[in-house]
Amino acid sequence: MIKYSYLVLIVLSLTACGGGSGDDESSSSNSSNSSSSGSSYIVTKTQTVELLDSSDTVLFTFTTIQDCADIVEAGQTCLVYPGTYSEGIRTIKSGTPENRITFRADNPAATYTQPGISISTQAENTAVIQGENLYQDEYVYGAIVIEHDYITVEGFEIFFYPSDCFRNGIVNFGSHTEITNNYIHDISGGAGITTGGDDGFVAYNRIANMNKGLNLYGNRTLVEYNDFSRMIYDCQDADFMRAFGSNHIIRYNYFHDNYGEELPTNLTHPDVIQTFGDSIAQNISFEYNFIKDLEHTQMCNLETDGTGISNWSFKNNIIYNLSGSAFIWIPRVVFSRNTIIYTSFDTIFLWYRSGSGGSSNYGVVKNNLFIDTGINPRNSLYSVETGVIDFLGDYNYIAGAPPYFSEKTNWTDIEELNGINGGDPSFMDITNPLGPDGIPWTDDDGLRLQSESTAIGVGENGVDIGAYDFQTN
Ligand SMILES: [Ca+2]
Ligand SMILES: [Ca+2]
Repeated sequence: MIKYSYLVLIVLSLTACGGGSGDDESSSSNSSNSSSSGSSYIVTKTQTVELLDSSDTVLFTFTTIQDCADIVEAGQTCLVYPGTYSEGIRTIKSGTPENRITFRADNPAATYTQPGISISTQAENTAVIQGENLYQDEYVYGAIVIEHDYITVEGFEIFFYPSDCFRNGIVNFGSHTEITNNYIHDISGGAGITTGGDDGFVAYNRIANMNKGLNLYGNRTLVEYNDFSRMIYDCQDADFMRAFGSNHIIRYNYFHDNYGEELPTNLTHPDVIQTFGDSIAQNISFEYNFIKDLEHTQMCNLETDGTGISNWSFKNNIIYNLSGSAFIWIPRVVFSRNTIIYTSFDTIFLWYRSGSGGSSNYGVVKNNLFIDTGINPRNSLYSVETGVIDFLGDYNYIAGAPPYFSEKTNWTDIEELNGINGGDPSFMDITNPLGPDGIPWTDDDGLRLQSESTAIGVGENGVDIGAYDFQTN
């Protein structure tokens, strides 16, 4: 079932880039593709797409992905061999719960290996979708457009350099869609993935050098183990993620490496995650994400013009070396067990606000480690503005910069009966959050606590303060 409704309005508003049918190039069967101009890859193989039945028997062979998409049935797979495919692809029909329709690159562009968030990508010998010939109609503009349910898109590299705004890598309107192991990068002014159906799964993708990483709509989508880096100003304001809809879980993603010189201060201030407007964005869970080295970037801006945005939680995230703040203007936002180090250099990190963007009533801030956030004594703390009602803040561990981890003073917003102010929480290595292996969420991570840490077991109900559970090795 096609779920246009809300997403269409959003995508439509972003696609005022002229008309033209995007699928002209891919409509003729078995035409041989010439190599595309502007490609940095040498095409060494003839493009080959096999249509496989559920027993992996080859039914047909094509040279374009769309030719396969035109006839693929539930339970079948379009298997795409390495090569450069200069086309846009659009689904024609749905799979079923038992018999999905799969589009799979034979040699995936992005590979996830456990443990931790570890995505490796290859720059050749995969199926690359690039060039001018994206799918485009009055609603969407993208390399792969999913308009049906129970579709899997796995393993593609998608990129193109030409300067033209509002292109997307993968646009999904279907429900029960799985988008995995793709490497999407260098697309001008658009999003790596825009997904709008229900019950989706977006995982193990790398998205880099984009205007936006992920636009999330619909309901109950699980977004995990994706790697996002370098969101840049290009035609419009940049953001790592924008989230709308309800009951999404966003966990174990790695957001890293934004550079100030690519983000003109007068034009953009990317957020790691943002929501806004008179829309729905409820019950959003953002947990175990690893955020590191983001210049000229805010943690979040959660605003509303109506009543449909509320109930977000930020739990067990690492936030390290982030220049901006987290602005909360919506009700019922929980901030718990996060480790926040070296952020918001000349201001306060976490602001529960009341005013033009809404009122952040019923907020909860507990069991967080706030270390070296802000340059003046009170700035490691969080701020609760006048007008915010029923705010609960306690059990936070707050200290200044290493090596002194000084006590904070002049803070009157909240009186924490059980908070800790000042003192060294004894990290394994505060200078190296990833640890020697360079991978987030592994045993060697530098922001794990040493056994003598004064943050262990002193949070509410005896939990450890900060993102990691202390474990003896
Ligand atoms: Ca933004
Ligand atoms: Ca590590």
